Amino acid sequence: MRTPLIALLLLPVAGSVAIRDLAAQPAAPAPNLFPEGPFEILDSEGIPLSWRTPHPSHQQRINAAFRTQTEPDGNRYVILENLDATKVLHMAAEIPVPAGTARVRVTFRLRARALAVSPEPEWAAVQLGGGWVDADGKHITHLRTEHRVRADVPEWVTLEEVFSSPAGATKIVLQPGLYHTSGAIDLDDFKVFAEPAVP
Ligand SMILES: [Ca+2]
Repeated sequence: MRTPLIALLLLPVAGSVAIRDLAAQPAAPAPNLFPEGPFEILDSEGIPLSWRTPHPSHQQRINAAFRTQTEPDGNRYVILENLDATKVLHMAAEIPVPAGTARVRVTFRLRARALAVSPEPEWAAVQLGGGWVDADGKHITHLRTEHRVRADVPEWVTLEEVFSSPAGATKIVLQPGLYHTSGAIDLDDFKVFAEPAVP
């Protein structure tokens, strides 16, 4: 005898069990939004893909240097060297963030040597500067950086910054560098993760 249609409708739906199982799993790790963060791919002028670096004439004017270095294992990283502690030397990248992003987590590796920090302004340091821009490319606000490095860092350390995304932000601008600080820094492995608002 065939099962009446009404009985079929009352049977437990296999899919609903699967959904409950899924909800019990921990959330998948957020994808890294910035695959060019490790500096491994250079353009025809030797500039890491998706990054803006100080123009050579600017480097000459402020007596500063940008270069890349390749380690024996093939890993490439960036060196920024600033000889005048009254000047700012940074590189920059703009990374789109998905709609609904509440926070952006940025991690990167750093070494620093021969640092000398100007007494003014009070935010002078090696740090991850930058900001947020809206859909028209207009600046919204600065990043509220937590780590300000003012002493040498002889071995690689990984720094993490978590920034709250302001309303209307479509991109985060990363500007790592030496702010009113002389010395040299090595940078590598920038990663950017967007965290959605918790419902
Ligand atoms: Ca690298």
